[in-house]
Amino acid sequence: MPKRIFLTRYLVEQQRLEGHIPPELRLLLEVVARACKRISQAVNKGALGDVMGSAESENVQGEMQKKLDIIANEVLIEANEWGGHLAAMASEEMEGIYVVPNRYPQGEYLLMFDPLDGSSNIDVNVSIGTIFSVLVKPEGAGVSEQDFLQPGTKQVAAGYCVYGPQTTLVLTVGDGVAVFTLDREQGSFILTEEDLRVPEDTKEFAINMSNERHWATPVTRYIDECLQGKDGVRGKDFNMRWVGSMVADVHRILTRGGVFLYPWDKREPDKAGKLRLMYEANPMSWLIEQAGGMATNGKQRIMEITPTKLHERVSVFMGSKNEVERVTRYHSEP
Ligand code: AHM
Ligand code: MG
Repeated sequence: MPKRIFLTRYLVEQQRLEGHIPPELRLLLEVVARACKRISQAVNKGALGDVMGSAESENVQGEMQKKLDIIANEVLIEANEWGGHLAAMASEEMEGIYVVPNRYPQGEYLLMFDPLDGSSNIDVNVSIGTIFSVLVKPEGAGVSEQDFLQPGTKQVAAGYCVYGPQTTLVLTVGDGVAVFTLDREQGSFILTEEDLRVPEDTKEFAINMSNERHWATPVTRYIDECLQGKDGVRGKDFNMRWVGSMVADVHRILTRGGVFLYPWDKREPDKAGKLRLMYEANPMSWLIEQAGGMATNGKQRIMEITPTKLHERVSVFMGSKNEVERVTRYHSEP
């Protein structure tokens, strides 16, 4: 029987053999994984637990919160606040940063997360997930929102957990992308794939087509050309897949290639896009890049954007390199 590599062992080896991560970061990632297991349990209960439906409240983005959005947020905070590895956390579901309370020791890391991505899919039993990103707090006393405003290139760990037919944790600490599947009987994440690669070419795209009339010209051009298939300039037929949970759409792309687009559109012209830079786009961009793919906002590499606020939004084009290169090029052509 092939030997089973547990998440703990993978992380210990990243720390010991590869020297990629300090012990505190290893422990922090283990706690995040443990929180994801608890969220996975809550998700699995569905209508049998008190986890479905709306929480009748709004988050800072003006979006209605689901009960599971709030549960997942609380699980992540409770699990991470006491370990001594973190200085503060930030979440899609909280307006400001959450500073680790004085009663616990403060560590040097900053953790950001979208506790439950794909909220609109919760009640219909479609894959959802948790996305997270870890930064190092800049030197200096105390911790403030300003400390979080670092470009994605500064991430020291990033990943997501997708709650689908399987619960899968996908992680990078800058040494490629590793995939762990939750063994429910054992309660452990087991390494099931290492060094994931995104094919450079693809025939699959993911976009919310219902927004077509609101897109900018380069996006319309790119998608029109895909839709023309064999008869058009692309000379091949494309397929479309859209789950509506970024975490599931990006997971498919990491697994078999494709391109994910959530562009700026005219519905909210003052916002750079729908998705959030710091806890959605940045961690996903790093994973995609680590797997040999590419991620831009149409003009520049997402990970090089210096954020100006915690909940900053961004246009997103990510996945198979040649497709992202193409749609990015269209943004600079007249
Ligand atoms: P959420 O974090 O509130 O769930 O919102 C993000 C989600 C993404 O997972 C998904 O790609 C997108 O919103 C879908 O939005 P829409 O259905 O409005 O196009
Ligand atoms: Mg989200």
